[in-house]
Amino acid sequence: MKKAIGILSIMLCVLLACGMAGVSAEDAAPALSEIPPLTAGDNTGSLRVQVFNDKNGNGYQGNNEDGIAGITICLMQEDRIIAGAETGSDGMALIENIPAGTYTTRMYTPEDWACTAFGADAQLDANAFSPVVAGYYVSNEMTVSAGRETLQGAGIQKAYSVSGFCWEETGTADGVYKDGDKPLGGVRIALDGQKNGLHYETVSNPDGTWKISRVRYATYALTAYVPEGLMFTRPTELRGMRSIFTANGASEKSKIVDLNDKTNKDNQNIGFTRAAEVKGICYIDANYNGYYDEGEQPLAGVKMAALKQQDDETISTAVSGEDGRFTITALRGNTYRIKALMPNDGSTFTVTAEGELGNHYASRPGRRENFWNDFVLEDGEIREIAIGAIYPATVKGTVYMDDDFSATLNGKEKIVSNYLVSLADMNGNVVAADKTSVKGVYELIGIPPGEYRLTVQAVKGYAFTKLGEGNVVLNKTGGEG
Ligand SMILES: [Ca+2]
Ligand SMILES: [Ca+2]
Ligand SMILES: [Ca+2]
Repeated sequence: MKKAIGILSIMLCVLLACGMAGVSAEDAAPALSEIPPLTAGDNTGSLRVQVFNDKNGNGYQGNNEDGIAGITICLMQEDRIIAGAETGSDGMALIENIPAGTYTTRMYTPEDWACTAFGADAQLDANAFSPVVAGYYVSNEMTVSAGRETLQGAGIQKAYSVSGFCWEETGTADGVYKDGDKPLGGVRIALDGQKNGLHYETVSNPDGTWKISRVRYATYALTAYVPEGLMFTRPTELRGMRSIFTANGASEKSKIVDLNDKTNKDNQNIGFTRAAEVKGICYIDANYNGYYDEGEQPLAGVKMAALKQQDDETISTAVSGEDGRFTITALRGNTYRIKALMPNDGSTFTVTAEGELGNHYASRPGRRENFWNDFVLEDGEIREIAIGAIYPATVKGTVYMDDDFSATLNGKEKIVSNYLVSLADMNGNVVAADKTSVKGVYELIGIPPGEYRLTVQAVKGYAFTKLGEGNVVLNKTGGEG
């Protein structure tokens, strides 16, 4: 009969080890009454946990650091709760009848208590938990042996919360929350410890509220990230619920929150409004007409910026991506100068063209940037523009004395240096000129696409060799044109 009971309890152990018993874990503390009790058996040990008020946060229990009652401790295997207990008035929690094996421990603290620095494993007076940011804390793996008591300490400290409300302005953005404005969920908010390295993060609830709890006292940067298509609302002199952030042109904003005074920081309210945007495409204008046509290639790396016309303050920037697209966002209604800076790859602006989608940027010699001035943008307006680029051509060649009249540079024929070669457009305007080098080479650079004529003056007493229509005898050694 005794033998039969023994087998039964071993079978129970196997079930537990397979994780078929226990309760699936959530972030919130479980109800201990819902966890099936462990059954006594031969091959079991126990776990004793001492939770103490680690006032100085050093991870060890000092003389005046008493036990804390009412803290839930759970014995875990993988993500399953095997057993649980709550600390008594002395801060002790005891879990018995644990099948010998390897476990971790979870500690669930109330919102106003947080785990302190790790101290050591397997000691009642040392914190075995790490101060990660969660609703619970996890110990290192530990072993429970048959007939023995495993020890763990847990250091916790009074903690504080930072909370607030997010809204989206409806109608005119007046900078304060009023009836009719829309509570805004999904706003990402973070707290970063300036010295302790702790990072807390949350998103606002559908009703606009948000709260970060279990924050240890220290100095933090509170950062709010602007959801797509929105921007921070405007600064205001109005009374009422104002936004802690009102920056123009920002996709995120931070402020310092100091919890060293050991008080909760509520009313960290953040208002948003629809952003005006300037978006569009940067492209290679293959047919040189100043418009983006189907099949023309995108141009990445064009730096765009919106500057206030009034004082040239840069409000928001963007860079065209691999698809040539850019969005300058988080703009309020205002008059801007929209700057475009070409990548440093030899590209320049194409011809200018009329209309909203025509290229408004003229090429300037030696300059990679230009501006669209007096660009008027309304609150919340989305404007599309297009910026066309070309890679200007280089015309290059050699001037020489064609002694044998072969129309090729051969034998010991002399080159001609310091000789002026000009390029004129079809109206006769000279667009580029260069004098040949000591090697007889001229190079005409920065030539936009088009039809041109090379114009030269023969050296006195000489004529051009095999001079034909269009100067075909000038040998081109490279380049286009
Ligand atoms: Ca301590
Ligand atoms: Ca408002
Ligand atoms: Ca085109």
